[in-house]
Amino acid sequence: MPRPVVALAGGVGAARFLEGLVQVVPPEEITAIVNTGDDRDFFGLRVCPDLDIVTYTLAGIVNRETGWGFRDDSFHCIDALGRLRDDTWFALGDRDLATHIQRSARLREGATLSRVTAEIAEAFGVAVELLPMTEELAPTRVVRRDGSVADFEEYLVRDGAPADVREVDLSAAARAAPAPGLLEALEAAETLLICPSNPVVSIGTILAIPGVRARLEARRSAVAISPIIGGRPVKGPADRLLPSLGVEVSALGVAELYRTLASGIVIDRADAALAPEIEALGLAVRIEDTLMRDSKIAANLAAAALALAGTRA
Ligand code: FO1
Repeated sequence: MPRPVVALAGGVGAARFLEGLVQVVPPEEITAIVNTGDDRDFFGLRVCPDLDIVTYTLAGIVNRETGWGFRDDSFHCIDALGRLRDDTWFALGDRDLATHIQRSARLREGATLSRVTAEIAEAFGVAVELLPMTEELAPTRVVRRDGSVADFEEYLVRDGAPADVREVDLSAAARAAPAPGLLEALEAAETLLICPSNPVVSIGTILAIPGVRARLEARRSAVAISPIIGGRPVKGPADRLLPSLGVEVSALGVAELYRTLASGIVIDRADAALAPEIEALGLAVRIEDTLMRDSKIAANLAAAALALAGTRA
């Protein structure tokens, strides 16, 4: 059964927003369509960072300092592995590894990523439906000015997210089939939300999946929350990736990217002066505290987004 509230989601920003959303909408009424462009195999294990970040956050066990991984995890396994090989730059914690082992085992048994994701969410007590954008591996690649190409996690973590990005290559997502039920979920949703995630490598990836952008543009009713505050991303490399699309790093730049699919956008108080220009693009604007320092602020933000959508009391 399609759920009434559908949110497009990336990693940490989306997870914090969803933590707020479940306080104002029953989790059983929410589907989060999650970016899997960051997914990658490490040592034969399938790691899905954004699915894990959202799962762990909603389960209340995420490391709140980093926003990813388990709280109080240890790193004995990856440290030991570092003695055997020299590509252990991705910090997979000992408890976190259990998730990747289980996911990989189930995929090898023939289960789909959607199925495994649902099983893991259930095991963690997460009632929000988490839908990977596709069942296929559809890696986002970052092309640097020197012509070198890296997977997203290689660019972000291994190479430290340098600013010399020439292009973000979403062609794998553009070739991937949407996960079963995804397009139907977008069509049936009463409320469509775009979480405060990176517009290029989180939301842009989901929009690149065939049929997704068209479904959202046909309705043009989504409400977005700007992930940019005062000209800077709250977290992550959006300031180094938006310029590659010729987009200004500001709430106005985000609004321009979403203008054909959104009817409204929530921006931070720090960006209030941009409201008239955003409204001139045809978007309704709501000004709120968008830095989600705690779950109460996140709940207020979610309530504001729903009010702007105007679809729920
Ligand atoms: N981010 C880092 O900056 N360094 C890491 O070593 C790292 C490990 C990691 C392990 C599991 C996981 O689910 C996420 C992890 N992340 C790490 C976060 C992740 O790479 C990014 O925040 C997301 O891909 C962006 O949405």
